[in-house]
Amino acid sequence: MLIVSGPTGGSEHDGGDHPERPARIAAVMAGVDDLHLGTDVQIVAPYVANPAQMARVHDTAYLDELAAFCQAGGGQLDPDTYASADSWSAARRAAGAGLAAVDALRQRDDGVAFVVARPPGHHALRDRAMGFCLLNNIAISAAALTANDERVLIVDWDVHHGNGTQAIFWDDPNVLYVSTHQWPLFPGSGTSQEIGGPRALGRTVNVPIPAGATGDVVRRAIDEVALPAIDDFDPTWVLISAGFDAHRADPLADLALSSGDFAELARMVAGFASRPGRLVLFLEGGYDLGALRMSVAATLGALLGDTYQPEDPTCGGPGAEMVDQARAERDGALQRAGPLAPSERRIR
Ligand code: OKP
Ligand code: ZN
Repeated sequence: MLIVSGPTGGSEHDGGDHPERPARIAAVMAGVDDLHLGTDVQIVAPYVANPAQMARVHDTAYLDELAAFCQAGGGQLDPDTYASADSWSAARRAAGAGLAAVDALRQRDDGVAFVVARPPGHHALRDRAMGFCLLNNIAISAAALTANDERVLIVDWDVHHGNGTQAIFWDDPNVLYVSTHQWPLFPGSGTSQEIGGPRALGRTVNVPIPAGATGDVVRRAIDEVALPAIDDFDPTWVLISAGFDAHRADPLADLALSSGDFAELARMVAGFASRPGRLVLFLEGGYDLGALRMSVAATLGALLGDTYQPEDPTCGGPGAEMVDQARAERDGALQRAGPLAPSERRIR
């Protein structure tokens, strides 16, 4: 069973000639439709995130400022990031779509949820918009879960490092943040030596990957660098920052993945969930509409046991050495950080 929370953002939050555009939502929904799921898909209506839910991860002063900025008509929040008059409600709906997805899974104890929403979230910081992101949608859902005593794994396979999500949960032992991302690239953070704060050492995992890398390299990153941390953490929920801009056709980056690689990644990550009904995908990037559509279909198809695979997984590109280096550097940083074994550091 697929639960689609949304779609939302298909017409609002419009920056005109900007890659992060409303038409992305129609492309994503076309990908969902390509699977012909019939009664195997349920659409749930997004919530509008309320102040208390947003304040778990954002400063109230920032929320007030963003609301007022949009109220005044909007404009550029930074050179990359716009807000229009309707962006405040669009952003609260995008964040609320995640919360609705979590509730839908909790009710059913079954299925996989996909949050089809924009603006995206993973660059948004506690006190600042950044990188096309206004509110950190995945963080708001993760924080709602940890407030309920869950342990949340976030896998961020967007081609960009999710600096906002990392910063928000930097010192939170109940969230494990794992990111693979092109390096060097915006936003410039996400080295393998960024491993989490003193109360959460090892709860941040970064694997930078060079331009040209193929899917095998991302799979290696998960297997060789992230897996030990995930096993140690033993998550109760798995959330994915599912950007599709690592696709070879994407105009904003230079990795060489195919839609088939996202299918493989989805299968791997789904295996980390503690039981059915504990996996939520959040749309982040993905700026080539055709690649976005295909990647969504391949990803969801893989999770639903479908055979839909328009493109084969890829291999043979550069980057295996960079993954091995990330593992060595991470191990070194963990050793320098303290004498306790990761499992002894678990709090709660
Ligand atoms: C958002 B998401 C240099 C270019 C910055 C911003 C990219 C934001 C990507 N100023 N580009 O992670 O797909
Ligand atoms: Zn991205």
